[in-house]
Amino acid sequence: MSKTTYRFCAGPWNFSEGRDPYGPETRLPQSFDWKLAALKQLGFDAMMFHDDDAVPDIDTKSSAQVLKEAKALRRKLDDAGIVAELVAPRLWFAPQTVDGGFTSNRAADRRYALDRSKQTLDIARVLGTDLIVLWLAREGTYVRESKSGARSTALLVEALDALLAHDRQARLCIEPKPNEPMDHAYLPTIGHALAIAQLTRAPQRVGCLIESAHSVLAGLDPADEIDFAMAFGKLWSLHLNDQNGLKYDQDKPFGSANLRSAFNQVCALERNGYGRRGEYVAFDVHPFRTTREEHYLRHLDNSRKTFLHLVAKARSYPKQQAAALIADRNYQDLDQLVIEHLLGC
Ligand code: XUL
Ligand code: MN
Repeated sequence: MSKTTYRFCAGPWNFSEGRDPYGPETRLPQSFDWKLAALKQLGFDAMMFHDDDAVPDIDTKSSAQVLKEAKALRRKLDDAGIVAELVAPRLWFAPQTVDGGFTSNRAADRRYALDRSKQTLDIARVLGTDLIVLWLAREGTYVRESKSGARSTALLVEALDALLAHDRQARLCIEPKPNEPMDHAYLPTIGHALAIAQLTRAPQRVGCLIESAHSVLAGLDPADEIDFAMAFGKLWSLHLNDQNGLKYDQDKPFGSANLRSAFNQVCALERNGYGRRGEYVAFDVHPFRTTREEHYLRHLDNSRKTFLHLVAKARSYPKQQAAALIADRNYQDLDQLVIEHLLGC
């Protein structure tokens, strides 16, 4: 089988300015045009968007105005030779989403979340993509007794069904994350995402996006999550990054915390043929807070470099030697084989 040529993607939010809960920005913001040109210059192929990345201040604008601005963005992307990979409704920022979007206890707020998500589908269509990502940020609770899990599951299915009906071509990718900002989220893993897909009116149009850090936060191995999702043909997008254990969501450069796990993720992508049906490798990474403006792009460039180095490592992995050790159940030396391969010994 010929080798996959990977294509890369990042979002405008991946040029973050360094703000954290304990301190303000440490870098000046860059304009959207600067980010677009920077991604092009780095050799990236696509950009991913939140609805309000595509159309800023979206809640203050009429539907007609939103679509007009989406069309202008499409022209800008076409001119730059950058594709829109996907669009995601930002359902965690507005006052209406304080208690969640689709699972909020207030009907008016649930309606807001649904209307905003339907509008995201319309924006995606203008931008030329059928892919919507649902990171269900606040679909969960701080206080478990404040919502019923059973009712929330039903509300989530209802919302997915409404979106599937709104655009009969669109595909919905659920991006699970077990916590942050919530104490517990309702769809914490890929297993949950793929299971809820089965309850919808069009299970074949509901898939998933795996983010490495989110899998780690769920105590899972991202490579296993990739293998599992791809066994269903449901891994339609990917946020590679890294995460140093059970902490706040770190969005470190790919391979930064656990190189062996990054290697195993790349091996899983390779063995399942990720990218062969047009899927992109996106990096949901952020510069460290200490990073200076002149190094604004390093985390993206470095993540891609690491990814490509690991693709080379996956392809040069001594498979026959590994198979012989596996046949002999000599996992002790298999372990060392992997370590020495990664070390280049
Ligand atoms: C949050 C996260 C988001 C989604 C898109 O942890 O990863 O940026 O990827 O909404
Ligand atoms: Mn993400």
